[in-house]
Amino acid sequence: NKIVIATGNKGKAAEFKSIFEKFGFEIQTLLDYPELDEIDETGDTFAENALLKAEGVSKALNTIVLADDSGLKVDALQGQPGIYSARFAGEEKNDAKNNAKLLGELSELPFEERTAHFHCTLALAAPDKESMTIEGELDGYILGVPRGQNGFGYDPLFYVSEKDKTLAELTHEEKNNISHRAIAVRNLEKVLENWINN
Ligand code: ITT
Ligand code: NA
Repeated sequence: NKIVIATGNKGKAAEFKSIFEKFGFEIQTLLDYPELDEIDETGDTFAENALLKAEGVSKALNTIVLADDSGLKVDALQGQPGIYSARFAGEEKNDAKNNAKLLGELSELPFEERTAHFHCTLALAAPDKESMTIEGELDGYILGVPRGQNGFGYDPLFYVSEKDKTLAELTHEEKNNISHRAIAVRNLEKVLENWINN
């Protein structure tokens, strides 16, 4: 059983590998296909962008593909950066600059007004099949100072009350149990077999 994950993000790729290992899938990502052109994420929603990636790579490789479009929704910023999370601070994808920009925009706000949500939409596509999408979300708070070395992206700023830690202070295993991505994959599990066989 092979699944290609349509991501070039090393952090996402590592998480998908450990999440799917349990199910006995062989996982490849776009890091294994450097010759493929990057797909323009021209959609207005997580679902549109996830479908663009899944269907584009499925056509190119003629195989089953799973794509992840994810991001951080900050309530005080009316849901931004949202689908623009990877490039919040500019055209290049830069986690450190994105985190600095987020801290700047929230600098005046007290803790209880810094609520945020990590969102993940997964899209599945296969040749001659109708695509599907499924979601997962994790609630938290944006801290004023980064904490922790693990994970990627906004993880050092994202505080999870239940753990009293940021996502970057959790082990990879702990993050992969509770994250928006893990929740979406658990939701996917419930429908995956049915989708593959129909
Ligand atoms: P691909 O499109 O190749 O998958 P990408 O990084 O461009 O990689 P997205 O367009 O979905 O992916 O942007 C997601 C961004 O949201 C990501 O770059 C991070 O900034 C943030 N993000 C998503 N999931 C995250 C997580 O688990 N921890 C921290 N930040 C996350
Ligand atoms: Na995106």
